[in-house]
Amino acid sequence: MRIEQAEVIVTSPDRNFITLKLTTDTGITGLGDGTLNGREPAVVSYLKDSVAPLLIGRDAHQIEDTWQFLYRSAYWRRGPVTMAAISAVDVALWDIKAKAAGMPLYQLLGGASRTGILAYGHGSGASTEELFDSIRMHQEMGFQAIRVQSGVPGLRAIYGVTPSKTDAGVVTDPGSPDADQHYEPAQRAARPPEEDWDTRAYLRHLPGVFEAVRNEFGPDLPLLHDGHHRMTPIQAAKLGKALEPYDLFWLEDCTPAENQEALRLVRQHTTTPLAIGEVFNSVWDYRQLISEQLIDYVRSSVTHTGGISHLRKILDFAAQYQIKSGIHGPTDISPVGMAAALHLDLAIHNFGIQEYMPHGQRTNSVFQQSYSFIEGYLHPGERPGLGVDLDVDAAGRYPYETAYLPFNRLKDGTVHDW
Ligand code: KDG
Ligand code: MG
Repeated sequence: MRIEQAEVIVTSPDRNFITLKLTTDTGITGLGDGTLNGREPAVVSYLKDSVAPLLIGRDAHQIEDTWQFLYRSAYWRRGPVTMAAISAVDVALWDIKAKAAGMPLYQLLGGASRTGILAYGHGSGASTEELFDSIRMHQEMGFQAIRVQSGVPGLRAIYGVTPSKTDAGVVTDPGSPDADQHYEPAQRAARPPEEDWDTRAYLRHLPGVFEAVRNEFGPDLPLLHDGHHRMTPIQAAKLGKALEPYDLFWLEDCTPAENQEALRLVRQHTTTPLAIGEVFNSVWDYRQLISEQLIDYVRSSVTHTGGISHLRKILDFAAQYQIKSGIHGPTDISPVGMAAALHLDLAIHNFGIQEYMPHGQRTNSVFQQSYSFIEGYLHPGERPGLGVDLDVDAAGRYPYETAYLPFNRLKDGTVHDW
């Protein structure tokens, strides 16, 4: 079975998505997600100019060999653009192989290890009242685990927090039909939107927020929090310790973790579980974190970590140290990338939890999915392959739009860690 055609499809229904579609000489097609939030054109060029021509004529069944060829023959290894492009190829080839076998992809990964995939949703609010409303709304949607992000008094706009409905001048996601329910990480704008930040104010405020949430929602609900890389190691240690009474499922990205040994200091001071890795793209980024047991959950996505083949290797390495998966799943992972994550989640033994931000209606009209979300649990479905189809005509109705993630500055104007 040879690859005959490799097309890169760019579409922006509610946000930008990059999809690779491979067609074989048997007529079987496969889809892969290469979306890199805010840097999509770089992956499009890498795929179109440097990868697609090399795929034509290759045996579609040779997934591992194709992966190694794309990784090693380029000479330039790793990096988000390269690894997103390799991921798109890898996932498209797994889709093809599973369709050829007539099986849902998880069967080729070892079969189901569980009946459903526990997902967490994004609760957030500028005020405690709005946060409670958002948590209740997510519970009504079925979520049984909730990420909690809160506004901080004195700070105008904070990433990951849906702006207050009364806060004029802050754009949520102007195009989305679901704008009331979800914030969108990237914003359609000519330049990255600027937010403000003050770590001391955040550290003072957050423990009280978790105390209020625990008092309101009880001890059972798994609660998560994302620090978005903004703390120094000693600040992260302090926060982890302060949050211990509220029994977090995890504290995510507490420091910019490319400094892997920094996590030793955080670990010495707190038993709050740590999750890291959504900006990582290879097993090398985790070498010390996993072998020294400095984290509890691996946050990488299938889309940014070289696909199912490479993320599986990271998770198998993590399993030897009782470290579990927490695969990245915000809206900038397309339905194709989400389906790939779900097949992996279902098959691996060391599954932890799956992030799930449902896509908007326009996105769902472009990507028809077979995965389901029932009473807090996701399932990839039983269709052969990934179980996702792309309507190329619908995709064509939504051309690429420039969009950026926001960034933040301290009061004195210093650009701060993301
Ligand atoms: O593209 C970046 C966002 O998807 C990311 O910042 C969202 O932190 C995030 C998360 O945990 O989903
Ligand atoms: Mg995150």
